[in-house]
Amino acid sequence: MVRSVPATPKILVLNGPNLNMLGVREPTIYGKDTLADVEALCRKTAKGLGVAVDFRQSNHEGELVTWIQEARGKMAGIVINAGAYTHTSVAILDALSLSELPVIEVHLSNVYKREPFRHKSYISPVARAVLCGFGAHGYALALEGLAKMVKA
Ligand code: DHK
Repeated sequence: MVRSVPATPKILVLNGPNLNMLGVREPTIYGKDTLADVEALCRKTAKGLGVAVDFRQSNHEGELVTWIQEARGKMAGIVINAGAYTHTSVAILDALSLSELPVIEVHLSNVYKREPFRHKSYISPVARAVLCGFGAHGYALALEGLAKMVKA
């Protein structure tokens, strides 16, 4: 009898503008971890959870939109730190909606302790959960929560 091996669920981890500068960018706000450190943490966490990650960063709104569209039907879910686009982008909100995937919104900093313009998120209405203020560890927590959702 041929048994099919269940495919490992794949999670898209998306990072928006300026997150390529982590480590040197305002470390008192965003921490000392570089984006490569965050990626390594995500890969290690995903391995322990039995999921795979596709980890990406772009400074371009349209590229993020395209990647979200491409995730539809292929990925099991999305963890997104859209950076400043969180507070401005209807296009990213629309792409996340059409993806029909579970979305976890992450921010390194506690945006509610910061400027009022950072208190508004266009992503939260379509997110299953929102994490902020845990620094890089927030990505690990997001993956843990999402893995539980996609395996349920
Ligand atoms: C990252 C950014 O780049 C900011 O524009 C957001 C978010 C907050 C973060 O905390 O990870 O306002």
